[in-house]
Amino acid sequence: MTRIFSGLKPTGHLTLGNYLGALRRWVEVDQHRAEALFCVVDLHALTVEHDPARVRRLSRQAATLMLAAGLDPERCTVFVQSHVDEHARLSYLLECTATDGELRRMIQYKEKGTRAREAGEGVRLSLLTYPVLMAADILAHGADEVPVGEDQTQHVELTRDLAVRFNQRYGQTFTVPRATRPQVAARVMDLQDPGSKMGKSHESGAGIVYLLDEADQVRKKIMRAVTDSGREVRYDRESSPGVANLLEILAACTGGNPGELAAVHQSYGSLKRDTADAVVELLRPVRERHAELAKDSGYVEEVLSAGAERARAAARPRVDAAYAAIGLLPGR
Ligand code: AQP
Repeated sequence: MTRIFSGLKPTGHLTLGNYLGALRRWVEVDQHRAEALFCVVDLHALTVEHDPARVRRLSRQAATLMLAAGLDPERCTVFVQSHVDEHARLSYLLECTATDGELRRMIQYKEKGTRAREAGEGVRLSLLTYPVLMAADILAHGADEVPVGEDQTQHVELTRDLAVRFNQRYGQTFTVPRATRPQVAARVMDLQDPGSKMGKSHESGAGIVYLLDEADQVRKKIMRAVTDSGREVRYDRESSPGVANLLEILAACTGGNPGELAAVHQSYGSLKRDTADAVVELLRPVRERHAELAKDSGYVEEVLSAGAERARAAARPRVDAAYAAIGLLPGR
C-alpha cells in the first residue's frame, strides 16, 4: 500500500495557503487511499527565534485544526514530531550523508537567514540543517509520497537525493519518495503582496487569511486584496499576479478553473465578493469543529499519544536498519 507522510510547522497560525496547499488534500484524498501519517513538525519551529509558550500553544492548535479539518485518527496517524525519537535519531545519519554545500543552496535557508541577519539576530545552525531533519521525517516512515505546496519542492528533492545516496553507499534501506502537489493553489500568495507566498510567520497579517479568522475578517482581507490598475479580469500570473491569486483561490474553493472563472467576472469587485463568499463557506465548518474540539483537550491529547505510539513502532525497524547499514554496532 502507498505510504504518505506530511507535516505542518507550528511557527504561526495556520493559513488558507496551508489548507489549500496541503491539509485539505490530506483530508479529502490522501487519508482514504493510503497508509498516511500527518505530523505537527514542532522541532522545525525551533529553527528561528521562538517563544516556548507560543510554540506549545500553536502545536496544540495545529493538531486540533488537523482533526477539525477532518483527519480521522481511525484512518490515519496524527502525531507530534518531537514525541517520536526516531526522527532526530535518523537525522544525524542523514547529516553524515548530506554536504554543507547542498544545504546552503536551500532557498528557505537563504531567505530566512537573510531576514534573521537583517533583524540583527543570529542564524541558528538548525536553520541550515532542518531540511535534513525533514528528510528524516519522510524516510523514517518509508513514505512513497509527500503531499506539499510548491514551496517545499526543493526539500523533497533533497530528501530524494539523500535516500538514493544512502542506498548506493550502504545498501537498499530507504524508499525514494516523490512530492505531490494540488492541481490549483499549490502556491497561494499574500493578498497584500502577491509576489510573496502567503506565509504564517509573516509579520503583517493583512494579506493572510488564517483558518481561525472570523468570517468578517476574511471578507475584509479579501475585499482589500491588491489587484492592479486595470479593469479586465484576466488570468495571467505574470502581468496580474493579484487577480490570478484570487482566481486560483476561487477555483480551489469551488472546483472550477481559474481561466474560465476569469471569463465570468466583469469586475474585480465581483471576483472579490465571490472569492470571499467561497472562502468563508469553505472555512466555516473547520472553525466550528475547532471550537468544539478545543473544549476537549483530553481527546486531542489521546489522539496524539496513540498516534505517536503507532508512528514510533512503524519507524523504529527502518531507523535501526539504517544504523546497522551505516556501520554502527547494534545495541542490546
Ligand atoms: N502559501 C501557500 N500555498 C500553498 N501551500 C502552502 N503551504 C504553506 N504555505 C503555502 C504548504 O503547507 C504545508 C505546511 O507548511 P509549513 O508549515 O511547513 O510551512 P509554512 O506555512 O510555509 O510556514 P513557515 O515556513 O513557518 O512560514 P513562512 O512561510 O511564513 O516563512 C506545506 O506542504 C507547505 O508547502
